[in-house]
Amino acid sequence: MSLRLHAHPLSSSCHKVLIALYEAETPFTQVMVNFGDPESHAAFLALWPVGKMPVLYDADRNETVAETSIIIEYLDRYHAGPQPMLPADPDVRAQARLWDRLFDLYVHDPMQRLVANHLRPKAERDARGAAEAEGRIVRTYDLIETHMEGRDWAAGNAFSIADCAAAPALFYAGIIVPFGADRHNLSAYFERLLARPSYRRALIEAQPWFQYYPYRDRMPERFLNLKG
Ligand SMILES: N[C@@H](CCC(=O)N[C@@H](CS)C(=O)NCC(=O)O)C(=O)O
Repeated sequence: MSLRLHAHPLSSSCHKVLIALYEAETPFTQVMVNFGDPESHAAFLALWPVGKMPVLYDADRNETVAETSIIIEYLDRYHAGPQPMLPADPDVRAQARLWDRLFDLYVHDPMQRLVANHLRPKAERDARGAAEAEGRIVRTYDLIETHMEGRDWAAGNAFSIADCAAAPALFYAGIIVPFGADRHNLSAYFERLLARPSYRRALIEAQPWFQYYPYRDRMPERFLNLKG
């Protein structure tokens, strides 16, 4: 098998790439990255000094590919499934890339800031930074609510890279900053993402690790009993 994905089953960024791999049914091997294990951490830093997972290694092309959006583009180029994650139509592709960025930068990133802040000792927490991150997420929820009116997927009519980015960002953000009863389009979109077999598979694989998630106490019960 030529592809190795260096990843952790609980990691939201890894879920984004797993969704694309499962959508295309691309064979790959998963290499566990464990930042708690100095040996595993050092091996990962040797592979990718930035230290952010996931990273894809393609043995056939001897290529190391980092950053989730770039990995998904790479998979589309060299290991494409029946339906590309980057839409063929240039205008729809631009929309898919835009929404990939919006989900990564304005939902996923502030969600990670909230988790990192929560992990700090109480005296070292940054209340203003947390309020800003939460405000960013809420404003992006409003944008998604408007955008998803009358649509199934974030860009065009088909599932794309934008939806790969949306699923894990919304999953973990929604636990910390609930969608709210009035954001019907956002909630319905999230339910469609949850029902998508590619994402469900990534979540089922993550289930044994949810006990280590820092906001485990806020996780809805139904996420702990997902079935394929
Ligand atoms: N921009 C990166 C973000 C990846 C990322 O944030 N990965 C997290 C796990 S979800 C990570 O490796 N965190 C480790 C750290 O920050 O030290 C991407 O899209 O690949």
